[in-house]
Amino acid sequence: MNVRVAEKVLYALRNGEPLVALETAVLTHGLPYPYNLQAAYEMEKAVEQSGAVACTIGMLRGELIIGLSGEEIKCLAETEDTVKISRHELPCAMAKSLSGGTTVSAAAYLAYRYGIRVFATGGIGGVHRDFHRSFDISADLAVLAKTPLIVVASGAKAILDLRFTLEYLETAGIAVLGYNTEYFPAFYSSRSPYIIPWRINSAEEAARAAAARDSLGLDSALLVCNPVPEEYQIPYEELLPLVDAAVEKAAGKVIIGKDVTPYMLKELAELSQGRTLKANLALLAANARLGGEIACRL
Ligand code: PSU
Ligand code: MN
Repeated sequence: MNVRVAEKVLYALRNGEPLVALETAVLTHGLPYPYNLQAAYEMEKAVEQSGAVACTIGMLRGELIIGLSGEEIKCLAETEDTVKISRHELPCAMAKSLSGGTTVSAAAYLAYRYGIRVFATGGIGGVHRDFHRSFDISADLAVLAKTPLIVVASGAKAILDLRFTLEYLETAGIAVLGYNTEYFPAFYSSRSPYIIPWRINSAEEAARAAAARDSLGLDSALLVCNPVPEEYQIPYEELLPLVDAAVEKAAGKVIIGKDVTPYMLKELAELSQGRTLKANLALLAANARLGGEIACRL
């Protein structure tokens, strides 16, 4: 089996150093080049500045790498024919020796499997707005329901139905924690109208909740929602019409399955004249930093 765990990750695991895992579908399918590369480097830097070790997970020519080097991240960001790999697709992508970015579902699963307890991303996948017609619900949710990590994200992606996504999270038993907020963040917007039941005010509190979860033998993720930094946010009322427009545009084309999310993110970047890109970069780095702060307190 072609899996490689990087030396720096093995060393950190052996010595009990704090680690934060990072995904790469945001690199290959969420952001255009060269912003994707910038985002990946900034995330790693933010983790390191908090005192933890960054572990970016992705696949190069069929080799699954737990802890990509800077060179390997660059290679993945620059490769054009990458695939977006969810957990259930890892075997086929490996068998075909493909290069690709791992989604939250794939990277979270791998992080846990290799001994990492904290994972940071931009926004998790969730229930799509038209799910009653498309049946489109991200595999991220099913995986987080049975993977006991701390996941730091700015809520779920704004293109989703946030209310349905929150309901799914509750049903699946994924606790939702607001970091210094009562409101479920809406990715590019620092708040949506939906209230989160649990507010925490420190990284310490997230670490304590994770310890309690583990001592109880509960096996689902804790989702720590960190709102996008205020100066980069696009207010929810401003964002909604843009999402509406992107949904409308997608409806006129045959875009289904795993292609929906990348298409919508691209449309939104255009419709917002790049504002969503700036927000995306800012929140990715902020989430990586908070992930590092939590990992240091576990
Ligand atoms: N957040 C982003 N950009 C992204 C994604 C999340 O800002 O590209 C990716 C994540 O990797 C997430 C995936 O796991 O989109 C979800 O895709 P889908 O809805 O097809 O499950
Ligand atoms: Mn989907």
